[in-house]
Amino acid sequence: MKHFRWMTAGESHGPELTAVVDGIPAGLPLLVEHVNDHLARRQQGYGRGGRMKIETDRVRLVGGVRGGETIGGPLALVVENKDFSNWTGRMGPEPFSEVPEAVTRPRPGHADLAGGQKYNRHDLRDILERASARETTMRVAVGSVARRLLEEIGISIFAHVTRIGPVCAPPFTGSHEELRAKARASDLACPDEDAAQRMKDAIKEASHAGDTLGGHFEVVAIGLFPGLGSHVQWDRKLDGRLAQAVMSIQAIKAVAIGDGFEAGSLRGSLVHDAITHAPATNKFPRTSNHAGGLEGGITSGEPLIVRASMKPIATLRKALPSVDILTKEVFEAAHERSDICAVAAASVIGEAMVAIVLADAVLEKFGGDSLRELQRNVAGYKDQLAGF
Ligand code: EPS
Repeated sequence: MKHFRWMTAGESHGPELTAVVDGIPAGLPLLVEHVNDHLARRQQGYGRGGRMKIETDRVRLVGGVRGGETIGGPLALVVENKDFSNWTGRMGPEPFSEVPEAVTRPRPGHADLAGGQKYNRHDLRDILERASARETTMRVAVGSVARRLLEEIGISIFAHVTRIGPVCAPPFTGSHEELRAKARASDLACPDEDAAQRMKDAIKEASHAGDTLGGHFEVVAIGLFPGLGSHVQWDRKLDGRLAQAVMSIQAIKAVAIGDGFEAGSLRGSLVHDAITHAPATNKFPRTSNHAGGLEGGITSGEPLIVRASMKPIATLRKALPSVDILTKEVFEAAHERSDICAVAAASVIGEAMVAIVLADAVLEKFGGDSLRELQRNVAGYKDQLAGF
């Protein structure tokens, strides 16, 4: 049973994108700026294509918010697609006066072919419009609501890019505050300026070669306490819930918690985090955080570290061979505009998905029809931990 329930609707070049969010307690301060800030961050990033020059994503809150606060009912959020005005004869809901030219040439790496076969659509636009990462606009909008809720109980989330194609950023050694500020200031969300410059050069080179690049990002959540998620049942384990949420982001091919894949190549003494005790707070800090803040599917109170790998954008100027679904002719997929690299944008979407999963786990554990009730329940639990 989900406690933070949400869904999105809308096509990439349709009139609007929509989301409905259910389960938000009443009394949560929520302004359009809280959402628009993150929508704008998602649109930035070195290596984005022409579409981002057309769109300036701004949310309209059309349900569930009154006078700057949630009122307990479902939230309805809408973002306009400005590009729709260029697609009216081809994308509107009304019957077409003139049937638009069908997309019959599936692009390798996209949902085009498998989706067309599954839904029996011979104009592959019916598939690509919904599979498009344009949908992630609404994930970020919904994630902004989740973030607001988490902020009210002291939990915050940020992300940084650790790799673009062949270029890896060195491990960051400063504080979380520095990491967040430096990542925010970078148009690749990379805190290391030298690495960011080399990443840009790699993106430029890929672009000149008609190619694209992927990369890695890391989402960090701080201000957590032990006890979100549970060890008792497979679908209540927070690591599994996070992995599903982040893996569902378009183009993500791997998700790891903490040391992830590396943990499998080391001895146990190098992978597990020794437990200490701080008498003043009765907390049990760790000497390291290889586990990424989760043990047994439960938060440990250490920072949560979720890492993801994004494949290179599948729309290539230097296209791979494919087959026309009607004529069965082999061709090299025609290229339209596309992004060269969208890892920085994906890191903002990763933040949103992690925020949504954490907000769900918070509501599951603490309930509360009003923000005040939720905060009281959290404070009571923290008292219990202090006396543990
Ligand atoms: C996308 C293709 C491009 C991207 C788009 C995702 O759009 P278009 O086909 O309109 O040029 O810009 O991303 C967004 C629109 C966005 O908001 O991030 C795709 O095929 O997935």
